[in-house]
Amino acid sequence: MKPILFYAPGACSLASHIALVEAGADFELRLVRLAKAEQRTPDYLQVNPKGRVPALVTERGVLTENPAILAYVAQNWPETGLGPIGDPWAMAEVNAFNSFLCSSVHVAFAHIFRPGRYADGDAAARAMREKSPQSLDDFFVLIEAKLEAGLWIHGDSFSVSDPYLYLFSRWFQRDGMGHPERFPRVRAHMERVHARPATQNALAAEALTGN
Ligand SMILES: N[C@@H](CCC(=O)N[C@@H](CS)C(=O)NCC(=O)O)C(=O)O
Repeated sequence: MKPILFYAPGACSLASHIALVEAGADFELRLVRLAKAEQRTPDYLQVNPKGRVPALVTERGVLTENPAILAYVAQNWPETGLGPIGDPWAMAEVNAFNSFLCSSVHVAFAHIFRPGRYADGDAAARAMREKSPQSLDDFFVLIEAKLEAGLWIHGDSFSVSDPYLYLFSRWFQRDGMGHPERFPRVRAHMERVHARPATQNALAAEALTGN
């Protein structure tokens, strides 16, 4: 069977989507409309009981969580060089960066987009929305510094971390997220990833326009 990626347009699943296209994988896309709460339908909960995208259905089972899907893509299509296969230290660095994006950067955005996940009430939502832009700026200071070492997040080789960072750099450009103008390397990195044919292919498949 072909792998099936369950995605929502412009959601964090875009990172796994771009990586699969970069890998040259032969896969199918299935749309999950978050605005229609399709992620909580019984059919989708059978795919991913967490009710989130992405989910990648493979012949060995369902994979969820972007860092896991990205590590799988890098290792399952090693010839495309999307990760430092055979170098445990370098692969751990890729996983460390992706875990940071997942557990810190994504969560700071979620405090803005979906505060109700974390606490009830308007006061709590307001407090999270006020705090998170500062947290995001602090995280992007670290990312900006890391990009001093090369064109891509891990230096000279493009890897699965690059589309993952691209996704969050896109979100960071939205109003009220922090101060993206302070991070020129992040911006240039986003534009480099944006220009790649795989990114353009994935954006077109998700019917997304702009940066
Ligand atoms: N840690 C998960 C996060 C997945 C996640 O939160 N996905 C969001 C879209 S960016 C989602 O499905 N939200 C739907 C909901 O919260 O109901 C990952 O990296 O895959």
